[in-house]
Amino acid sequence: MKVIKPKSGEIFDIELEESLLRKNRELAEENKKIFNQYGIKAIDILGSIGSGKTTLICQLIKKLKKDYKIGVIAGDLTTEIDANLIKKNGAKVVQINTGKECHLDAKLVNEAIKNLPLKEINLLFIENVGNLICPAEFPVGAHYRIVIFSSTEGPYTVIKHPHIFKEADMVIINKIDLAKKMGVSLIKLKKDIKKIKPSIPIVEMVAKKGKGIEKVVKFLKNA
Ligand SMILES: Nc1nc2c(ncn2[C@@H]2O[C@H](COP(=O)(O)OP(=O)(O)O)[C@@H](O)[C@H]2O)c(=O)[nH]1
Ligand SMILES: [Mg+2]
Repeated sequence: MKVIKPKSGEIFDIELEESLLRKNRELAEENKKIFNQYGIKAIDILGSIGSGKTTLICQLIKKLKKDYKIGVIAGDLTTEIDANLIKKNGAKVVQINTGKECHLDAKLVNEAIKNLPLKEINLLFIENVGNLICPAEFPVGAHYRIVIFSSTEGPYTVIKHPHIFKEADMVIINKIDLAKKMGVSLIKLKKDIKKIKPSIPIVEMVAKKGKGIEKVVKFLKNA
């Protein structure tokens, strides 16, 4: 089948895009410096809308709030639903509404940091905007990236989004309670992930019930 792909030089604003990405990387390094200065471990959580990011963060807060002072930056296009949910679990939360932007960037996260009591936090979760494509190229300064997707997204999530999996430090396959109903093979999904990044830890999860959460807790404690 004929496949149309962009040729080099075809996209007129390629220089603009490169300088944007460069500037974002510089700002991400600045954010990381701030995190390090305050002794904060920062975790960027990426996944599609409905994959379970907020559920995961709420479960992690429950498990970790005894040992850590937790903050959350909640990214969303327009709503404050997630931030309000997370607040109920007792973490310090800042909401970023990106409007039309399909990812967080280092500048927005820098603004959010200014609104967090950094001295009172030593573990920060950043819930990125629900998307497996745009956030891949925009580091925000976090020390680790966790990618979460669910079995309900179908059998091709991994092979269709190789970039985001390449950038991940841990992958969570969520909603495994629905895998059979969806006709999705967990073995195949894990093979797809390992093909992209052989060394990556993979966790099978039912975030709603807290199943698999201990593995993430252990990862974060050792991180
Ligand atoms: N069946 C099932 N539902 C889940 C699971 N984890 C989360 N959900 C539900 O999926 C929906 C979306 O979850 P949410 O955490 O808001 O996703 P987000 O958009 O990535 O933040 C909610 O209704 C959750 O209760 C799971 O493991 N199994
Ligand atoms: Mg959410």
